[in-house]
Amino acid sequence: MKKITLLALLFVASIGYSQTVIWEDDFNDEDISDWTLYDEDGDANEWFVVQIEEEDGTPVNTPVLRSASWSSFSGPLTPDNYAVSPAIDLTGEDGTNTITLTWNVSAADAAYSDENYTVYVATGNSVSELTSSSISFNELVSDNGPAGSENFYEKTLDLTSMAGETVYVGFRHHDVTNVFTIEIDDVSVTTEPNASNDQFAAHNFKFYNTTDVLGLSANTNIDTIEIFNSLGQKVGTYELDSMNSEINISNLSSGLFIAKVSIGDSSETFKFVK
Ligand SMILES: [Ca+2]
Ligand SMILES: [Ca+2]
Ligand SMILES: [Ca+2]
Repeated sequence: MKKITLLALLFVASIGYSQTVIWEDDFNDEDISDWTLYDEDGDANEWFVVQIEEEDGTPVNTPVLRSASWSSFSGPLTPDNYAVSPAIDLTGEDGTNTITLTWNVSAADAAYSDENYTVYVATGNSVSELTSSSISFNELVSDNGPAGSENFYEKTLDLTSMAGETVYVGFRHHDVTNVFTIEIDDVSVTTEPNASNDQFAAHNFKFYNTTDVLGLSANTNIDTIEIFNSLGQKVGTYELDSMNSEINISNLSSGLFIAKVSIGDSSETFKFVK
């Protein structure tokens, strides 16, 4: 028994709920040749990458994506500028994970931050496909609070409905004139288990196994566990109704097994090797 306890400490495992990054761009390579730019207002000013600097040349943060509604060369601009990401592959997603688009936004001059922008997520990268997308988000940068080149706001958009598709994220700077600049940074698309899995995570379920025992614990009663072999054949069903259980698996041949554990209305699967 002492030996099993030691093994339990060595092999105890919990199911991971970490975020997975599908795609990201922090613009720090200062290369947006993989993005598609559209200058719909036709003034030859587009989104570009800039390293913001203090007056003495000290860099402020990291390179960012910028579009201007005022420039020291031209004065007031009336942008309708698009920056569209490369293809983002969500074809491996089936909707069981939550998919989230995250970006940081600011306006370099805190006194001039009424910059209007829209984010579109579409299955094509043309202007018409972007603007007809069912997923979009619009705001003034100033809606978030004080701006400034050191004061970015993190924004998110739920893309779970795009599971199974290849998508493009478009940032449009438009319907604004004579303000200053808008900056975007740290664009990412991530996935994580959805809310029902989070609900399962709250049970703090853990397992371990030796060649003879599969040990299970949670902070609430574990209802049932089903064990399947690597061919998908069910090799055991156990009604537990207990927070801590040790199942005798000495009769199972060695190999990989998949177990489905149910707690209340939620369930999760995990793998173990004996
Ligand atoms: Ca950056
Ligand atoms: Ca890049
Ligand atoms: Ca333009």
